Amino acid sequence: MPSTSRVSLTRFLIEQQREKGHINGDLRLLIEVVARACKRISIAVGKGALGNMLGSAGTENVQGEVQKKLDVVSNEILLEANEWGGHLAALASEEMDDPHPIPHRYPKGEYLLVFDPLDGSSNIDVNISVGTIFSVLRCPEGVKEPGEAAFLQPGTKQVAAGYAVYGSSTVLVLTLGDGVHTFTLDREQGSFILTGSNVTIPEDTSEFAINMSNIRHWEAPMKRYIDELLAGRTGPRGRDFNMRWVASMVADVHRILTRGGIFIYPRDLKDPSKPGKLRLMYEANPMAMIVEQAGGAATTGLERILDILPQQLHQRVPVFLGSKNEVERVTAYHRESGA
Ligand code: P6P
Repeated sequence: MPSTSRVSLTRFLIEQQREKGHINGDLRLLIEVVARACKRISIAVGKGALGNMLGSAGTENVQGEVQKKLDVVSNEILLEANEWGGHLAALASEEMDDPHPIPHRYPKGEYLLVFDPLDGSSNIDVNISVGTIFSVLRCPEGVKEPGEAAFLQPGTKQVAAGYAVYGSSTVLVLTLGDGVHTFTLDREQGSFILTGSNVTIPEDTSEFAINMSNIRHWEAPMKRYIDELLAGRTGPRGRDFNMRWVASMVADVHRILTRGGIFIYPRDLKDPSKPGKLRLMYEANPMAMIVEQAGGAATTGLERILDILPQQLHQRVPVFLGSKNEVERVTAYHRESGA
């Protein structure tokens, strides 16, 4: 691609600020800082066994999940990158029980950043794609020392959302509320280069993503929907469907953003105390904003994910997202059943 047609992330953000007024200087700095942190994470992930970063850190996070060494390192990279810039009022992460305040020696800004520093990390040791997911909110007016309550805003309040997928290439996917744009990391130059503008998800699909091993724990409308897909052309859907499950949300969502599909992690009765596995603030909400901005849909099976008023920083929700017509169908099944 001739260099004149290459638009870097920096140039894209400056043009969004200058021509569309979508962002201000602080938000532009925030996105650039997060992107730089994702580059560092990409390098660490890419070293694999040579980086002495594989395997467990020997600790557990607030979710009670064993942390991988790269979970901890990725979290530290994002904290260190974002503390000093003066663009944030506080940060929160899947890997930390409570929000991380900006040290008093640094100025505070108007934004809150919440992230999953390395989603899908159980796949690291087997060299399957993982990623970083992030969501940006405004700090409520007048809140000088934002705690958990400051983060508990519905997904509709997000001013930006994105993820980086560390796969065969490293791709940053970003929405500022005006479409979804993708940037591929040029490893020689160390720059993210615009490789997709206003990406859209096909409204229909014949590909679904779900962990089928949980089938015996699903509620009736979930079983009905999947049974119809498995019946293929012999059943009510009249066509065959394909299944994919990477067990790395970023990888599954990126495939759906690229060619359509539906991603499902439903509430299941395996642990009735949990309304789902995925976390609202730093998995479901940012992915829901991206998917909706790309013309898709994202629900809990009963309600729009972005409308949920969070009760806790690490709360979990059921997730149905992707091609609009499939999400609407499975959501209708749940609503009809009164699940
Ligand atoms: P399961 C990764 O741990 C994650 O949070 C998502 O990235 C992924 O979609 C899901 O969990 C996989 O869950 O139960 O299939 O291992």
